[in-house]
Amino acid sequence: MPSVTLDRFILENEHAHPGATGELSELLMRFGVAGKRIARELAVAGLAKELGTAGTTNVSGEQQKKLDLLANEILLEAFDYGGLVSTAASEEMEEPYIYTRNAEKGRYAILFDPMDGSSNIDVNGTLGTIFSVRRRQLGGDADLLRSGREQVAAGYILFGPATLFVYTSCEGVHLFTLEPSIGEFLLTKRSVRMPARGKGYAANEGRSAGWPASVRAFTEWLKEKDPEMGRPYSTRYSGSLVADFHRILLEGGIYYYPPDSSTGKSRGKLRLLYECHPLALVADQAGGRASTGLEAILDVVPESLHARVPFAIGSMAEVALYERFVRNEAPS
Ligand code: FDP
Repeated sequence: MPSVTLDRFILENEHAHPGATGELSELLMRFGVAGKRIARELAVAGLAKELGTAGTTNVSGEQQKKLDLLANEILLEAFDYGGLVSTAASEEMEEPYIYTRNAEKGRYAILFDPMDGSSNIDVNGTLGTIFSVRRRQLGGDADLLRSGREQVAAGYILFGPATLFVYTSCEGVHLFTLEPSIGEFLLTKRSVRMPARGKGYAANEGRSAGWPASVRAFTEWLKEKDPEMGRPYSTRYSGSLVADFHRILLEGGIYYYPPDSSTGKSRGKLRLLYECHPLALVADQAGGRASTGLEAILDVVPESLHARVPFAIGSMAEVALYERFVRNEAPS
């Protein structure tokens, strides 16, 4: 049984950095606490009649589920004391939440997608919380509308058969598993490396009629028979980005959500600040890559808080190929 808890691991890493204030450590540990609370709510949601829609829509016009809102509340509350965070922005809130007592002194701004893959809520499927941490600069939205390279930490909590906490503070990616009987995340894998090449792809191919021809051609290429090159690839798509990304982190491969003209999503579906930047940092730190097809996701600066972006993430080999297709440089 592993015995290094998330808190101990974070604190030991902090001690390796003389001069660290300990605030980032505290902040990451609070994401851990929020993750445990959300996991607990998910475990009993069906019994407590907390499944189903809340009767509201978010800024992107999507129906909010009761658990989207509950997870959002839990995360906001986790940072409501201690003076660490000045601002929290969430996929579920139109405007950022300002912690008024800390607006001037909190050194960090946090961003999150509280319940990713919410179509899985009502069927007991895998879900996730994605988070990103930035330094507060001048305060206000301008601090958030910046490149993904300015994130100081990012990660996700995966609610599956086990609850996992995966994070990076730009020194590798580390994976923890919740041991429910003691209520602690225990270190399961230090310095996770994503395989340079995989065997699977994750995409909602049912929507391919609305994709750019280049992405359709990439998908057809993945399905061609070519045993020497490891083709055909297998499809694995769960409807939860965190779940699909986690598989790819461990086994390699590619997830993509391209522009979709059939549903009017000309910039794709996924939100840059709450989903793409944080997972791109995790991928980058694990030796993988995330791209719009034309540029690295980490380099993209959003025009607005809820901006969407075409997204491909995964192993170096598959993401590089995706980019070649998008640039019309497909292998012959
Ligand atoms: P959801 O809207 O259910 O929260 O973030 C959006 C996301 O899920 C991803 O987790 C998932 O990969 C994707 O959207 C699913 O969208 P489609 O139903 O269009 O495939």
